[in-house]
Amino acid sequence: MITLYTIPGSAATVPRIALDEAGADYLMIELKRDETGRNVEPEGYDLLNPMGTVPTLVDDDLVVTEAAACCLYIAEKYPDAALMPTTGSHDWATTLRWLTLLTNTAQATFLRWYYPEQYTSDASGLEPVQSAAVTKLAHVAEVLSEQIADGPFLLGGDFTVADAFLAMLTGWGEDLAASERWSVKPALASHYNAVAARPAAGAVLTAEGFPGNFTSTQTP
Ligand SMILES: N[C@@H](CCC(=O)N[C@@H](CS)C(=O)NCC(=O)O)C(=O)O
Repeated sequence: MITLYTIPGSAATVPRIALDEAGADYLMIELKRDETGRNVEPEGYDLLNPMGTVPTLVDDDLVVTEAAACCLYIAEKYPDAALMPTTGSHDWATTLRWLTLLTNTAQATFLRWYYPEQYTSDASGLEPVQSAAVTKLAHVAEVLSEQIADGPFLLGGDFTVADAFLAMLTGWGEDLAASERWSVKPALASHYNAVAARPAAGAVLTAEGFPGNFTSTQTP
């Protein structure tokens, strides 16, 4: 059986959505950190995931880290859930394109904003790291917004793990200053709402502490 190591509201939200969308039977273990951010429970977690981050997915003797990789593994293991388009198709390549942008650019930029101290050794330089991250996040939000077009999902009518990823990031965006939130973009708010309207994905978003949905009163 799969075990998913998580922290509420973290990047583990995405593989959790994928598992629940697939109807998978799995065990979830919450990682505990001390006040310095050191992983303390379960003991030995850093041997499982040498980066010390969440998520980590364990399936028998297989260990998968990195949220996007966990999602792709789940999609492959539970093909009936159709969480990825057919391998090799144009839609598959396009989904990989957006999933990769979401993980290696958008998510990484959010992490610079959340943990600026990890990106400079200059204690007085935290604010510039964060403000550069905000500028980059606005650019990525614009690109993703345009991609959604008619929606409701990134590829149109079919939900994929990339949509779970995007919804999580839109949820993280609520931590930014009001004018910078991703949910002020109508396309991203509608996209989030479409993901949140799915029974499995919506239940996970709520359980992880994300908003139920965004109203349409926001301005672009
Ligand atoms: N690229 C990694 C990033 C994971 C990550 O940074 N997770 C955060 C929580 S959202 C974390 O565990 N941070 C603690 C740390 O960096 O020590 C992934 O997608 O799994």
